[in-house]
Amino acid sequence: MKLVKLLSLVATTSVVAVSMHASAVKLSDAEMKEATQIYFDRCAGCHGMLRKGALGPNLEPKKTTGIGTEALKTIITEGTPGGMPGWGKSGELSTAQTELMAKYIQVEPPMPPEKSMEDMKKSWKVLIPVKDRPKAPESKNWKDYFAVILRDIGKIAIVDGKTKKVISVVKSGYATHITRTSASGRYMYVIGRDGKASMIDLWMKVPKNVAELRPCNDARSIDTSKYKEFKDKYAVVGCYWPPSIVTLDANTLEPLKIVSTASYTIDKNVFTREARVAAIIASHIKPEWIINVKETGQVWLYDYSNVKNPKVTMVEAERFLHDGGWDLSKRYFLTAANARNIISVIDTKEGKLVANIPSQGTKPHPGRGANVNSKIYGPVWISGHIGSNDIIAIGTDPKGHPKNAWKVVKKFKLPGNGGGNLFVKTHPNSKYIFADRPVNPDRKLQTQIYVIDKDKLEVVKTIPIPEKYLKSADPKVKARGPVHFEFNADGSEVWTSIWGNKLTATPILVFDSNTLELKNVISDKRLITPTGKFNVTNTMTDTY
Ligand code: DHE
Repeated sequence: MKLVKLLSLVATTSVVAVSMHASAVKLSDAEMKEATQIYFDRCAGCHGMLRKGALGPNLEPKKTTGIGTEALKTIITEGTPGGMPGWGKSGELSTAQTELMAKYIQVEPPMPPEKSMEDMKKSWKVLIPVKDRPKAPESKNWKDYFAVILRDIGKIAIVDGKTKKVISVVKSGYATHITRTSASGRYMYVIGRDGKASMIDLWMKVPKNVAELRPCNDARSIDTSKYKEFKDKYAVVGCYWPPSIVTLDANTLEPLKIVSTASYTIDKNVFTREARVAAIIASHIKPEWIINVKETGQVWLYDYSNVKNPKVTMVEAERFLHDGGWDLSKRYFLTAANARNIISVIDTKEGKLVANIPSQGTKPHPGRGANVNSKIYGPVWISGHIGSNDIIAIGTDPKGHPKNAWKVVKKFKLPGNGGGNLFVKTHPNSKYIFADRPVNPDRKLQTQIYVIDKDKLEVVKTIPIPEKYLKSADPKVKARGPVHFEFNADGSEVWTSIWGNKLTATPILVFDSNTLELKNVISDKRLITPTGKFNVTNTMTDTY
């Protein structure tokens, strides 16, 4: 069956199907165990642990049994133009596994386990006590270090931004997602998809993990307290499951407070247990974390000044909140409710929603976005889209440029069809914004870097990645191409990872951020599936 026809079937299948197929699918315990792990690793993020849908559609049995195993298997194998990877085509799932998953999503999802403070504390380890850590930095370049996520092997590489040397590789959680720094930049905090938090001391000659804790079973975000006397005091983990916010001691990762985010959806006032914590950002002007709750559509302004009795303002924004970042002034938080093609704007000074802006594309996915002080429009914030090739600029200066504020002032397209952009990034000292496209199905489009001129706000150049950097030990499972950008501390270089597979190390390419010349290729056999990269200076100052 043609994929397009299939997708319309997926979109329209109703409850009627249940009686027809419900009893047809039976899985053994071993199959359930394997499928539950694969679903957690590859599917839960987009479709939800309870399969109610978010970035990806609802996959509850009342829907999937009407589509049937063969049709589901095709989608899992091929992927979709809307941004779902072709897990079979890319070689990440075997034919047998795609069949298993097509069956698994037709049976009721197992209820994932909860986690008490007592459970949490069993996973808490202080690997190097504070008193035994360096009293001063043991390297002069530490503020230009990069933490590089080695996604499929659950590790972090620490790369010296000056020497380009990998100076340490440390274990982290499974399928590590992001890293954030302490306010001082000394510690790099890491969160794995498996909910494991760890912290790396960058002052050590060879940076090492100094503490770890698994506050959740599934997570994507971590940050720290950045306001005045609270700097370097607390860390916070946002959990996908159990749906919760966990405040930790920033020096030891001791868990201090758990708050559930399970609540009511802002549109239909329906209770949802699945209320996953997506992006978290730390205020510089208040003792607050700004916390996205995906399924309810609330942005929580979480005052951590009294850890045991936190004050929370629940701002109604839009459902299925995902990633986002600061505007240039670091007062406004712009965040994508990507399943509804909305960018919500939160005024963190006044503590309220300023606007829900239609993104004019399909599935906005900004990462933290990119900030430009445009000669034409004034301060703007840039986002791309997963489901279309639209890049947008939103005016963010209600005082100086009121007629541009909180609207799309410029929309332009990446060349070629389809979306697939995941991240944009810039730096005040670069003339350009850089965009990737790792989930576009067209290999040529997927393996290019898109260079956007800040003044013109349009793509002025594409940089194809030479095949020699896209190698793989298995020709069927090729490297996906460049993903995610990060600048060095002074903004003179832009780094991007070649997102490979577990079989072969792939490099990090370093370009001059203004001449666009390829300056370095950081190749190291330990760089397996490099994805996100976080420079200490740019991460601690929220420069993007
Ligand atoms: Fe991410 C950021 C969730 C898939 C790499 N990702 C985020 C954030 C969230 C999120 C909520 C914002 C965190 C913050 O700012 O506090 N990501 C999810 C998913 O639910 C999703 C769609 C599926 C999943 O199961 O995880 C998903 N993400 C991916 C990937 O497939 C990526 C490309 C590769 C990987 O590592 O898995 C990926 N996500 C990233 C990166 C960031 C990120 C590199 C941080 C961007 C930044 O510059 O801050």
